[in-house]
Amino acid sequence: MLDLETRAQLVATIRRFVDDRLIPAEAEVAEQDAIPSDIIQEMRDLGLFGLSIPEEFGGLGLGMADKAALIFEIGRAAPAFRSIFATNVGIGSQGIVIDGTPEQKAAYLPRIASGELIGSFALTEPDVGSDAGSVRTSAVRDGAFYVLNGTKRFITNAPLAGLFTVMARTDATQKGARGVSAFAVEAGMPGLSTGKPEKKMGQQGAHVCDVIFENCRVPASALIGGVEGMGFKTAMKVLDKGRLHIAAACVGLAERIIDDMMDHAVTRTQFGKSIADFQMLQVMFADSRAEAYAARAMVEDAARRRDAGEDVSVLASCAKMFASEMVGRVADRNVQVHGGAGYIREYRAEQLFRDARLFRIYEGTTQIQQGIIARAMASEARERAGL
Ligand code: COS
Repeated sequence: MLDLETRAQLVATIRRFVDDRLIPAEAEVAEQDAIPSDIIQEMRDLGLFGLSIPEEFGGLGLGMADKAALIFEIGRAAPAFRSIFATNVGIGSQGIVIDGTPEQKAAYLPRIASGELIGSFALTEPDVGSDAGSVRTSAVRDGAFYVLNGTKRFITNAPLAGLFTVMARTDATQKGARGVSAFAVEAGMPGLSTGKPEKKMGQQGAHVCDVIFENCRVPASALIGGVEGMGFKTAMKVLDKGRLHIAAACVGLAERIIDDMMDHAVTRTQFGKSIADFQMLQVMFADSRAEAYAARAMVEDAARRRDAGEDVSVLASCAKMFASEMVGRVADRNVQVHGGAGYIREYRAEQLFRDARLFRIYEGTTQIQQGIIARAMASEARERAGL
């Protein structure tokens, strides 16, 4: 864990980077649908690609609370900027960090930490979204290899990825989660191809596409952890961490949007006075502030508990659900406070409104988080009742 002074310095460095480099480049990134290479290099130099990779592999090895403190800051910029390194920090590396063999860690983590290799997480399929246990992509053992067949869909950073964490079914007789294994598959393997980047509602500059496996032979050593049937659990552990990360990003974006909203409100005059003084708008300001504060407190609490070794799977779902819904409300109010200007591209309100929409969907929809939370509540209640 970082000492408080080092954490404060890192937070201040990232805040400067966001204010000086990222926010001013937002319009260009949205327009070009690409993040300039000099900005990506500065992110590498800041160590952003390796925030959560252990120090022995060249990362910063941050715990969840430290990482959340930095993601609150990065989250203030348009989400596409975070997306470029977020898979390396989160879902594209943590399968190997949590469950990888020593050889897999040594082979990939140093290059993931430096940002030389982009890691990507391939779980979703055309017919497998929320029901992640019914993965259809198959991995059939053939001597010293597995042969992969199937299609993965909407895979973040796939066009750039050098390494995929792929969930595939190794046991066709097991229809559910137990038949799924995780593989570390390098891009460029014969039989692995990527589709055309999708046109999206928002987050221009971040790219998603299909990943297609056609008789793709990967060495048996690519099986994460070297044990079959553990892939779904690996994916769930990765998502527990990922959901807190997303919640932190939502808090950062909400705080930024609130600043934008207030900057506009205090400078805009109607009916002879600042619109910041109209009571109906004050309700929106105050609700936004209180809700963002609540989400920040949830993320900080869950992150601290995770660092202390608690199982925070349910808390991560609570934080992800609340924070992603919260930023949606805040982004919507910001459009409203901006009035007509809120609907015009030149002002950032409409872009951030579109960008924020994804948070309620990826890494588990709000409804999936609600299911996880409610299921745990019922199981606790049954235990109390001795049922
Ligand atoms: N950590 C470790 N293990 C976990 C776990 C977690 N957070 N959650 C579940 N497991 C284990 C269970 O304990 C169970 O183990 P056993 O078979 O040994 O009993 C196994 O995994 C299967 O769990 P479960 O029965 O809960 O699986 P379900 O098929 O019911 O799926 C949900 C549960 C819906 C929660 C899961 O499929 C999910 O998270 N879906 C959303 C997927 C998602 O986020 N997709 C976004 C794409 S990735 S960007």
